Amino acid sequence: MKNDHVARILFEIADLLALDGVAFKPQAYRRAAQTIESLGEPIEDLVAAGTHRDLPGVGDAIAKKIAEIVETGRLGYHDELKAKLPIDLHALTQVDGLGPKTAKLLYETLGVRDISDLERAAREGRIRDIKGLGAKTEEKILRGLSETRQVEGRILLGEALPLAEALIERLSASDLFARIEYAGSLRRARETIGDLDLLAVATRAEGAAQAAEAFVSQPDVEEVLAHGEAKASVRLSGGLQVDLRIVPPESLGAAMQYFTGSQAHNIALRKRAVAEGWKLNEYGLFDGDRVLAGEEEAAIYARLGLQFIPPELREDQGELQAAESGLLSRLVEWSDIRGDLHVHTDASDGRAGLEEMAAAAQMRSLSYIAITDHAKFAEMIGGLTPDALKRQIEAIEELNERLGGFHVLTGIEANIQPDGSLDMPDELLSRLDVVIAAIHSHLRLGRDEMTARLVRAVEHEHVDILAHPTGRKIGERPPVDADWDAVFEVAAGHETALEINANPIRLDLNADLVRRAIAVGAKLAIGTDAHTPEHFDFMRLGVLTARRGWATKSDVLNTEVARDRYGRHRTGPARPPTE
Ligand code: DGT
Ligand code: CA
Ligand code: CA
Repeated sequence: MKNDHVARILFEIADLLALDGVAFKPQAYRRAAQTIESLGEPIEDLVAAGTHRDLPGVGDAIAKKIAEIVETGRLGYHDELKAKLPIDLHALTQVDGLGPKTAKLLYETLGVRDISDLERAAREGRIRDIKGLGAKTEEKILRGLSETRQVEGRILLGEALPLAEALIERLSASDLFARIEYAGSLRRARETIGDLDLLAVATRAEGAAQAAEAFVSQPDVEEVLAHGEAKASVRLSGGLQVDLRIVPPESLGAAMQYFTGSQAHNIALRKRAVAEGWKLNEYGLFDGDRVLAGEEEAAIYARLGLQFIPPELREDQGELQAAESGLLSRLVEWSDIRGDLHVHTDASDGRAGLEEMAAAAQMRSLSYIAITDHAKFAEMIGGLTPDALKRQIEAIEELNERLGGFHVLTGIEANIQPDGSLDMPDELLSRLDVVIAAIHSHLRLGRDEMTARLVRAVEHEHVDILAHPTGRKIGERPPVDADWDAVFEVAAGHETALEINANPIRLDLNADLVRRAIAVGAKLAIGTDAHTPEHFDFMRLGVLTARRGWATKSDVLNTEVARDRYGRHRTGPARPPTE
């Protein structure tokens, strides 16, 4: 985690220099910070080998500073700059709507040094009176603060899931554990995770203490928060807290149920048990002393007269009523997904070529992808020119001839302009199999204007998918403001699918909006927005989000065979077309 620390200091230097009116230098620091932030290996290894000097954007002066941070944890130059402006610039500028200039102004006028100062000032209405800021800024800061607070101390689902799986795999390698499972918000697939809840069964009945001991002595445990006979809690070096409980096999199902939550779901479920004169807790479902269920989680739901409720639905949002009436449908599953309709290549801002992306998708058992690069129109930079797009279409046709049992659809990610029109001529759009439309700028239009803009885009005869509809980035950027139910209804009427963008920081639509889209009959398209081959793995996060939004297989466009622009089936070997 040193990389983050180094990057953070360099970013802060960039901001501090920019505030001082220094030219060029801020850009250099920012570039170096970005390089280190996205580095795949520990910066201290590079410094040790001296190779950090070869990193893009890192010149001699910055290289020396990086070494100083790695060796001492701080940087004299940074401290000097900070002495002039002693505020937590990094934390403050994480708040949406608050840039370095405003942060400086707030320090000079109100003495705001950190987030809690900022919160107090905004709450007390002191920001609106500052010249150059006003009530709108104050409101924006308050909104940004609640957004930031929501994810403070939590990590993204897309980060937690691989971490938990690696942890479980490592622990399972010892012969101390017969079973290890994750529960809690991770099992419910919430978009952010507070802490990890693990449940385990020890191999031997008397082996719990030894298993707990193995858990707390893992190499990446930074701090042991609690350590008992059958229970332990640690903080990993990345900051994530992990709780482990070791339970006897006969109550594993009950513990899974209890510790998966949510608390609201558990309370509603316990009420049902109590209504029968029974008792439900983490040890089992009991009628007096008689055990009705406990070893198997599913048996608890069955015994309570309910269909099995998938963890993703356990939020007390009507799932108990549905399960009681037998109305819970099978939710969409990862294995139902046949294709990915949102993929970039190095022709725009992706990192890999067409063939490499196709091969990576094929390796992941997909039978088709749509290439949807940005095009170079209007404001989009780094996109394809019309000529480059034509060449890409030809390259895709040629590739399809060679690919056995896999199909690449042609496509584009068009930009929705403020008035709702697309930045691309219809003539070009009509030649493509898949047209994705998305907003990338002017995110702060008023609600009515934004709604009209999105409605016009989903009405467009060539648009197949509205990508990352709300534009939110978890903990970074709030969703745009629109009348979503109105947008979804028009989308349903025009057979335009709404994307669940599977990128871990987006998950956009979120689960709540997914459910509302389905309610009005709109289709969903789960797209990874892959910019590298590895990004295809995000698909699973999109599927989990779809499930949290109660989506079934038939709600999701890319569970179907691929269709080209004439509606002809194009598919791989998974299930050939029957016509
Ligand atoms: P998180 O960690 O904030 O992302 O959310 P959860 O849902 O994982 O919450 P956590 O870790 O505090 O507890 C895990 C589950 O255990 C929770 O969803 C329900 C259950 N649980 C924990 N404490 C209580 C409690 O005091 N009462 C009840 N009914 N359930 C609890
Ligand atoms: Ca938890
Ligand atoms: Ca917990």
